[in-house]
Amino acid sequence: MMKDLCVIGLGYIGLPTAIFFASKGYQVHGYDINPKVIHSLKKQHIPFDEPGLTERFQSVVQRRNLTFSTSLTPSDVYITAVPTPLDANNHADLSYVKNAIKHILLYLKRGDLIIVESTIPPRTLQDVIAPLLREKGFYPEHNDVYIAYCPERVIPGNIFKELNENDRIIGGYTKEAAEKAAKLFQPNIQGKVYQTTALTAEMTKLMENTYRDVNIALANELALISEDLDVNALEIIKLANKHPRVHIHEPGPGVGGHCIPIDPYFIIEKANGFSRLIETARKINENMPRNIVEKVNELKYEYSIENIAILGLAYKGNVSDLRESPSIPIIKQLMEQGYSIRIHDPYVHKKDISFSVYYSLEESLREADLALVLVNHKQYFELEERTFSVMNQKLVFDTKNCIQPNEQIQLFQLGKKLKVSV
Ligand code: SAJ
Repeated sequence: MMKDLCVIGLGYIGLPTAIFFASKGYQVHGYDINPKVIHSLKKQHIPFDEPGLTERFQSVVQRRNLTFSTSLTPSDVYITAVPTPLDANNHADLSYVKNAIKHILLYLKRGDLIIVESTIPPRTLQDVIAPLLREKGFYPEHNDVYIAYCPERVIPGNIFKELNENDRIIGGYTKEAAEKAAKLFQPNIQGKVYQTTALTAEMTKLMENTYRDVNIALANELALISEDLDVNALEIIKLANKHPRVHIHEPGPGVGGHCIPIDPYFIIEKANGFSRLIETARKINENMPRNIVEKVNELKYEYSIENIAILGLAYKGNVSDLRESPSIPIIKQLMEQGYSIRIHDPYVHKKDISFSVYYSLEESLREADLALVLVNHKQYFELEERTFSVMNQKLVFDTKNCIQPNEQIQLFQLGKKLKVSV
């Protein structure tokens, strides 16, 4: 069995992956190009929150199954989990992936396995990674080294359970490469491993997140149409989802996180104009923050609104992650328009943001004219009536359908007409 492996890129996916394999008895070497990351991990400071992360980290580090270094450690297996951000033209910036491969090439030997986990556009293994190997005399088509694309599917907030339980798609550059990668994963996870080609795996990963983006866009479009028609979108979704083959997603203030708003562009980039639905879905979701700000302005026609309490800054419920959070453009636009803002979020770290955040709901609601709910944190689901008593005016605009109606407040919801006389 391959027992030595090197994980390149120790971020949201790389670090849990390294810990996961280390906990299975592998000798894992963690490498990150950023010395600060290595420095803080050596001091046992973990740069982000994830349930179970700290305990698992400490346990594998104490057992010396996981080590960190600012230089790459030669291994038999290399897993790259480096970022693939969007560039200014909404194309995948593959510079981190290429860099990781170039580092691996310094130590690569015949028979080694390279696993790419970073999300990548279709054909990246064929068109970008294999040529880099060939330049140095390795021919993956002849299996003198093996490359496989094994995308991650874990959801932030539940990473360790999903690393173990989710099925995995393994896309081999050759059949033998898929086989070799499957041998690494299958004995270590409860989920099933499915082997296919690299290109199929690349496209499958992108389609999973694009499926979600398009369906969220559909829910958001339904919300906007319903408000115009004066019918309740939330009730429509509840009832339509009683159909055994219908699963309408939830509308909201936009789509955040580092995957769903990004991955559709990796398809669009390679789609030769065939991705009209995917592009439209992106536009609908990207426009949601503006729609929310417009709705606040609509409320202002009827009520005097100066101070707004924002409930939720993170990109989704029960996480501290701020990446691509729709709350951020909404807050910025509201501030530009002269509203005074107090943000509540029980999860985010103050050091991560430029504006101030309250951990006390009471503090953020005090003297507010409107509470604008942007994230469905579990803390917001069962708020007592008196929570709102400190508000100047008890108006609540809930964009995530999580606030219980009560006598104290006037509740507006995304997907229902605002009922103001504009
Ligand atoms: N959202 C809605 N309505 C919904 C569902 C989500 O507005 O019905 C919003 C959320 O509020 C959030 C965004 O979408 O802003 C994304 O959240 P998410 O929970 O759908 O997904 P992520 O980004 O946390 O993780 C996704 C997952 N992909 C799928 O469920 C298909 C995860 O399994 C992937 O591993 C991850 O992307 C990734 O890394 O690619």
